[in-house]
Formats: sequence, C-alpha cells, structure tokens
Amino acid sequence: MLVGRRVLVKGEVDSTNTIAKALALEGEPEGTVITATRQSGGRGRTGRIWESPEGGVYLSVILRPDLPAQDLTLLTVLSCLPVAQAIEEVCRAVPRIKWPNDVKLEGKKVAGVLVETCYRGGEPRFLVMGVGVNLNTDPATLTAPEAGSLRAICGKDIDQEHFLNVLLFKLDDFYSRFKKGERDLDLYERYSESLGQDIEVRLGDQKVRGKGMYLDADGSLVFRSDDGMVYRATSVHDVVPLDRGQVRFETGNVH
Ligand code: BT5
Repeated sequence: MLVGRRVLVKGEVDSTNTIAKALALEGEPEGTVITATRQSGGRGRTGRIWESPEGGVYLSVILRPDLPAQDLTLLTVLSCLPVAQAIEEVCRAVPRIKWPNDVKLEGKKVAGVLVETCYRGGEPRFLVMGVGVNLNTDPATLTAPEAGSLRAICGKDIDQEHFLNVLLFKLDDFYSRFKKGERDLDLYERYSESLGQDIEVRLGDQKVRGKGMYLDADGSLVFRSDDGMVYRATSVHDVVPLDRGQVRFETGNVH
C-alpha cells in the first residue's frame, strides 16, 4: 500500500493541502497522508472556500507520479471516483459525480476534491490530492447552499476510522491502477451526473445548451450543443445541475 503508508494526524490546521505541499517540498515521500479534524482555511478551486467544521474528514495525499501532463489532468478528474466508491461502500447508497470534482448524494454536495500540482522548471514535481468529506458534519454548520452530510442523509453516525480506512484503500487502489494505465472510464460514467445528460453551459454571459458526451483523454468534458457544435470544457469550469438534470458552467472559457 502506497497511499497511507504514513498518516500524519492533526487537529485544527489552516489547510491540509498547504501542509502537504510544505512537507513535499522538504522531500516527504509519495503516499504520505495528512488528516485534520478542522480547517480554518480550507480551499476549493479558484480561490473558493471549503467549509471545514468539526465532523468532516479533511485529508491530503502527496503523490509523485511520473506521468505526462495530460494524464495528470485526467488523474485529477478521475480522483472523485475512489471518493464516490468509499461513500458507496460505507453508506450503501450510490453517489453521483458532478464534473469535475464534486461528489453528491441525493442531490447534496457531500465531498469535493482539490488536486494541486507543483511545478519546477515547467515540469510537474509533485501533486497534492486534497479530499474533503462532510461525514458527521452538522449541516447547520455549513452555509454552502447545496451542502449535505453523510450522517444527515444516511440517518446514522458514520464510523470515522472505518471510513478513513476505506477511503485510503480506494485511493491507493485507484492510484496504483492509474499508474499502470487503467483508466476506469466506464466506472466513472456510471457515477457521472454530467455525461449523457442535458446540460447548459455558461461562458461568461453566454449560455450554451447541449449534452455531455464523454471525457477527453485529459479529463475535459466534451459536450455537443443543441445546434450541433462540439465543445471541450476544462476543469477550471463549474458545472451546476439545473432542474431537468441539466448542468451549466459558471466561470471560465470553453474551448
Ligand atoms: C471543491 O472545490 O469542492 C474542493 C474541495 C476540497 C477540500 C479539501 S479538504 C482537504 C484539502 N485541503 C484543502 O484546503 N482543500 C482540500 P470547489 O468545486 O471549488 O467547491 C467549492 C464550493 O463548494 C464553495 O464555493 C461552496 O459553494 C461549496 N462548499 C464549500 N464548503 C463546502 C462543504 N463543506 N460541503 C459542500 N459544499 C461546500
């Protein structure tokens, strides 16, 4: 087992990703995991906040894959898969993955993944894969409109140690198979709420309606607009489900 070979357990921290990055820069080997009970500066993508009260699971894994850049972005997008699998195994309910990096249960966002890549001289040096899961979190302590917790949805306390073990096992399995070239795209599709669905894509002030088609080799979401154009959206975009199971992008450009 690589992921979780060494686990550093912390109380409240700023962000486990920040700690993992600092350790990685000091030479901490691949596979080390940092967990915390709370984060005062939990981060999402593009400067957004990840609310991190007591009851949630917050962890970061240091990875040093020797893979081409395209594979690294695919790895980032597919990393929701082991998180969804761990939630399914422990809660016995099937979560959905909202491209690119949200895990939802019964329409509520219960987990998010933030993978940050550190480069040196244009070459990726290491990755920090950060995972936040609202495990036994009291939903009243979360202000994000779509946020939900596993305990609230499943109606029971979740054993944190058991969940962590399952999650680390799934992350390790996913990472080792990814490095061997296995891509699990069919499995991803099974969990995806963006592929094969009617979608609405927002480009700044523009909106494009269409259907999510497939994941590109680098993890981009390829979709066909209603007027027959094919677009690629990269992971800087946001996808928000609409009433009819549609999704739209909130920020960034599609190209
Ligand atoms: C994410 O970003 O969903 C990635 C979250 C990754 C958090 C982990 S925790 C361990 C590691 N250390 C860190 O500092 N981060 C990682 P994004 O897709 O940008 O979603 C952020 C948005 O989700 C916010 O703008 C809110 O709308 C919503 N949100 C914030 N906190 C939430 C929570 N606890 N549960 C559900 N939704 C939340």
